[in-house]
Amino acid sequence: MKNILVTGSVGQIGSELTLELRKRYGSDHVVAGIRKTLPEGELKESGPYEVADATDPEQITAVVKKYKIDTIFHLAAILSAVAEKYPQRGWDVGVNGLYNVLEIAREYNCALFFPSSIGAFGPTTPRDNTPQDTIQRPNTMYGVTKVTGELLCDYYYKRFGVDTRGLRYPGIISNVTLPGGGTTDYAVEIFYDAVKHGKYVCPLSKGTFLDMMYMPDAIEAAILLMEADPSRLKHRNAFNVTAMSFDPEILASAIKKHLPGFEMTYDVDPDKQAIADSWPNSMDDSAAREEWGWNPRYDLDSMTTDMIEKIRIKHEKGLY
Ligand code: AKB
Repeated sequence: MKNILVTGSVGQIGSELTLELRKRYGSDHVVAGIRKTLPEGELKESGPYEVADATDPEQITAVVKKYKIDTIFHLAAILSAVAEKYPQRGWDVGVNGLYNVLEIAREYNCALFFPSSIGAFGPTTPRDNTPQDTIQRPNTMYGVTKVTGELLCDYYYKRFGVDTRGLRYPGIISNVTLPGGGTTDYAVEIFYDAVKHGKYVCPLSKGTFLDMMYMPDAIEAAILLMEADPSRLKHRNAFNVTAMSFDPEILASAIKKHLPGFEMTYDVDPDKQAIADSWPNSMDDSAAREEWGWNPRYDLDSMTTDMIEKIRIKHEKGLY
């Protein structure tokens, strides 16, 4: 990886991944791809940025040529709850956007990272310890786009030799950029409300187990996979990766260890609950561990300690 483009660089994962890539590969070598404007801040000040909307192949091609890009982290996406509300837009960004980027990767010989998700599974998938290779019949547009994306990436590798690699991310928890429109967003929002108000109204019901991961691990996973020795990769795309699995009660108990007065009530959002109910409780990520050394640093307790500490600082500074 010498010259890197990150599409969706202002999103939840993209904003932190871009900064980390700049630290490791040099600021001038990592281009932040944006859809329209980039707000003031570190992302704007620390390196190049360009308008690179995945649904506009000419924009992406221009950036790839200008910066001699050899690796694309394609993070532009619409998360599950929003894609369910606007399925046509979900398909356009999720599938047409990826197709454009794959074609450009083929033509300009770029490696490509594609984030799939636990959303690529569906109600007929085994729910516990979900295997790497198993039934994938998702019933959401987000899931349909993720399965399609996994297949397209496999196809471009086999048919054209494009170096495609990818992960099935669980819910990602971060103290920097808020997620937008996902089903697992509650696991981030809860920390902000717990610190500020001492209480939280949860949109998913008790007993809804989902895989999760702290952002530093999510970023490390993407970089580690892209740097992995290709001869060790049997799967290449769509590796299950997880770091923890919990339901809202377990998360609330972990938070109470730091904020004993914290209270959680429920007001279940039926749309989000239906999506969460179609996803696994916990995935088996042994293929990722074996093929490229995946090994997360954060578990529930260490993630919770760090989240509370960082969000307290944000709150004390009046940043939210
Ligand atoms: C979402 O909830 O849509 C995402 C995901 C699990 O892919 N966080």
